[in-house]
Amino acid sequence: MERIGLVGLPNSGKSSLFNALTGGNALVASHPFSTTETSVGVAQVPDHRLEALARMSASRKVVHAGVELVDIAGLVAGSSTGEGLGNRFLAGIREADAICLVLRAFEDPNVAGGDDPVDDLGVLELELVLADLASAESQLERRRKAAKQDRSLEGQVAALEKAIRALAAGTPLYRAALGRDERDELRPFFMLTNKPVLAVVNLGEDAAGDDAAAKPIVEELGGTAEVLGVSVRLEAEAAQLAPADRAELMEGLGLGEGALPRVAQAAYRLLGRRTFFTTGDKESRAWTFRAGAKAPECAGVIHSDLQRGFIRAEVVHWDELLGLGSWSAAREAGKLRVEGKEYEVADGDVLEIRFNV
Ligand SMILES: Nc1nc2c(ncn2[C@@H]2O[C@H](COP(=O)(O)OP(=O)(O)OP(=O)(O)O)[C@@H](O)[C@H]2O)c(=O)[nH]1
Ligand SMILES: [Mg+2]
Repeated sequence: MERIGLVGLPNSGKSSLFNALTGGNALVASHPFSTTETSVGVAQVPDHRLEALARMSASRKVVHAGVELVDIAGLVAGSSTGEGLGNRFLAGIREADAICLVLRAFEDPNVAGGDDPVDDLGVLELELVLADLASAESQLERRRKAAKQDRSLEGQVAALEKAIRALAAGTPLYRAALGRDERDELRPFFMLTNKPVLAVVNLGEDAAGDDAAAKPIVEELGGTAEVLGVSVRLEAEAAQLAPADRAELMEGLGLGEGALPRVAQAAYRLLGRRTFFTTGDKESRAWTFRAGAKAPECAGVIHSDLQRGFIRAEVVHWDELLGLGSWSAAREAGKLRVEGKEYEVADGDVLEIRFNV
């Protein structure tokens, strides 16, 4: 399963964010480097389409899609050469498929660390860039030699050289002007900054819901990464409450549903995930598939028997189904499409699989 790694300075609130999103209980403490081992958890991804389908079907159970998060040890200036927890954070990031930068903007005299998220970003990017530069340079000569034997590797060498130029100028690869092909060529090198990124600015309680507070980071990363402002401690505490109390607190603070659902949704999108639905009185459920997957593969996400014995799928897009009011109404209106093994499932499709094993 693909994962998003939480990357940030010590005391930026990574473990707090991890716990709030996954319901986990990673250690949260005001001393730096509280996290030494990575924890993995699954965050639910709220989806208004699923909720609407569940209401339509009067489903007794609703199951959201999930996205896997990894809480990684904090990173400090010099980590790329072994300071702090050194290689531990590097290994954690290498194993992640995408990165969520956690940047601290909250002020708290009891929690060591600064409150300027732009400073955090600078430190983080420098360490990631230095680690990538060292690994890229160490591989360049060998790749050049190999390309002399095998000309099909020339594109890889050219991409590596271009990456090195960007990194040497201090630019993380996610900010560099690289084409999709060049990014693909760099894949075998497992660069840290060649992964998709998202940024969470951890706002103080007094700045919760204030969009302007995350603006300096939007200015830095705009166009490259989605940036979300979240008052992590406040929302983490609210997440502990019963749903009704939580809603009342958040409404009282003018925060609506809060920013956590948006973080989970952004993480899900960042991994390029797609969703299809099943719906009925027993259960409405969101299922995750990869873009481009055909109907049998999607059936296999539900159960391997459904893939093995796949006959056909009945399909209707979620909004069309809602408009019609029920699965049987859609059938009567002739709106259920019958699709075979070659059908590429679309994000938002509602499926019913016919199978025989
Ligand atoms: N005031 C305030 N404190 C926060 C906020 N978010 C986290 N903290 C506090 O900051 C401290 C560090 O939080 P953690 O979640 O442990 O930070 P971390 O990034 O996981 O830190 P390391 O594991 O040491 O790298 C804890 O005392 C938290 O309660 C916030 O939004 N406001
Ligand atoms: Mg931690």
